[in-house]
Amino acid sequence: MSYIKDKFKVKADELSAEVKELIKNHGNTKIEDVTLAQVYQGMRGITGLVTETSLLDANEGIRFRGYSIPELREKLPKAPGGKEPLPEGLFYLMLIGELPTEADVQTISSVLGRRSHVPNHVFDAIDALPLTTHPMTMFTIAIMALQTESLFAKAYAEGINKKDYWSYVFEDSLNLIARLPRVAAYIYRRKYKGGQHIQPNGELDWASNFAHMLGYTDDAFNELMRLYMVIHADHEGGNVSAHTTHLVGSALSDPYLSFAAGMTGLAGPLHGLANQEVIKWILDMREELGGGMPTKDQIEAYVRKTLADGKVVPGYGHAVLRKTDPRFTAQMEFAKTHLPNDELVRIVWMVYDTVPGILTELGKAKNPWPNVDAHSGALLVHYGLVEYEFYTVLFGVSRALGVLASLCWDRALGLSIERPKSVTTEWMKLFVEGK
Ligand code: FAM
Repeated sequence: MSYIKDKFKVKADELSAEVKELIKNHGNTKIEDVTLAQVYQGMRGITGLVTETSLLDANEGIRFRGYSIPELREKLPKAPGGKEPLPEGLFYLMLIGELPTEADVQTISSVLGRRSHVPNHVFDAIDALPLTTHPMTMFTIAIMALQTESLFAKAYAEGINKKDYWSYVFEDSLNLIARLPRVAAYIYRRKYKGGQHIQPNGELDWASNFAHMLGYTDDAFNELMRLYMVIHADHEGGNVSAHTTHLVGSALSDPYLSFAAGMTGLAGPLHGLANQEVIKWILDMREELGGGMPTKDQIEAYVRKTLADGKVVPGYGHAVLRKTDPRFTAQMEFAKTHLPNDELVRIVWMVYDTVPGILTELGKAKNPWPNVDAHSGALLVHYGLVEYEFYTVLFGVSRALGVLASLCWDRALGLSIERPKSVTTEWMKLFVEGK
């Protein structure tokens, strides 16, 4: 791993020099105007962050270091006999900015396997919570309990030079990514499988080991887990979980504190929790319609009822995207290959044929198309992972790859504490009156 860390440092020094030049020669260049509405409405479209790991185009979707999801599925190394990209390879790409070799991916896989030890007090913290506790709450508390292991926090307390911050954040990030599947699987097995825990298998890649510890050994499920961990890993820097991790990290909170903060955001129904909301909405619809396959008209009526009740249609819309999310498309392709006749999958596809037209007709949602969450639950249910309250924990394990790679870059570039200006409505009123 040290050669990868060295490579990262070389890249970071190069980019750091470029950033210094950019600020020196163009620091006063205006990027864009900001309107009053944007300040009140979630800073939509305001360019206020730099995130190296990925970039989101409204019409094209996400690119990770310039590579689209189809290109990642083609170019990233795969497991022996596998067709889906290994998430370890995506982590390398986001961190280094170059496609990894098979050897690079194997190095990361084995390092993550070796660093996956979780201290018992973390399991004790999870066990102290009522079984009714939401899995995302358990997950976030477990990450906070892991904070005792932060090398950055220890080093900072002993006094380190700011030019070395990145090195400890790098180690913490790798250790945390290595530990998350173990923690997540422990939560799953405690809450849903009577506490019958499954020990990690160091022979497996990161995603397959996660599937193994959850209790799923189907080869196709391993492939789904690899794809799932790749497509949920990053979505540029402005989404709630990425931005929160970045923001908290900017105060030099260590990666454990920063990522835990990001996960409290991912637990929001309008963000990561949507993946559980989608499958719940589909199952409720199917139950209300008497079970079995609904007709297109029945789905349309149910969608309209959802909207008339003042609720959102989960899995549809996006703050930036203005087309079908390529992460949805990748899941649809997986389903067409592995489970084309699955009833829930076919309902997802019928919903896809229905919702955009209705949202377009109503004219409120700027993006009527499906996002990543519209498909994910149906795939997981097919392989037996039916406990949809757990789905956002899967999302969180994956998102760690992107937001922690970004955190390494934040500290390597020496980015300062984030502190935008806020004003009052009184100030706004005076401003618009020209006073
Ligand atoms: N169903 C019903 N109404 C919707 C909608 C949907 N799927 N998407 C947007 N709208 C509404 C939105 O609530 C807003 O209404 P109000 O003016 O009454 O507040 C209006 O359309 C304009 O919203 P927008 O500008 O098009 O979207 P936003 O940028 O404000 O919000 C989302 C983006 C994702 C929060 C929104 O599309 C939504 O709530 N979708 C459903 C929840 C969901 O699927 N979230 C997961 C997003 C995913 F990318 C992720 O983060 N995992």
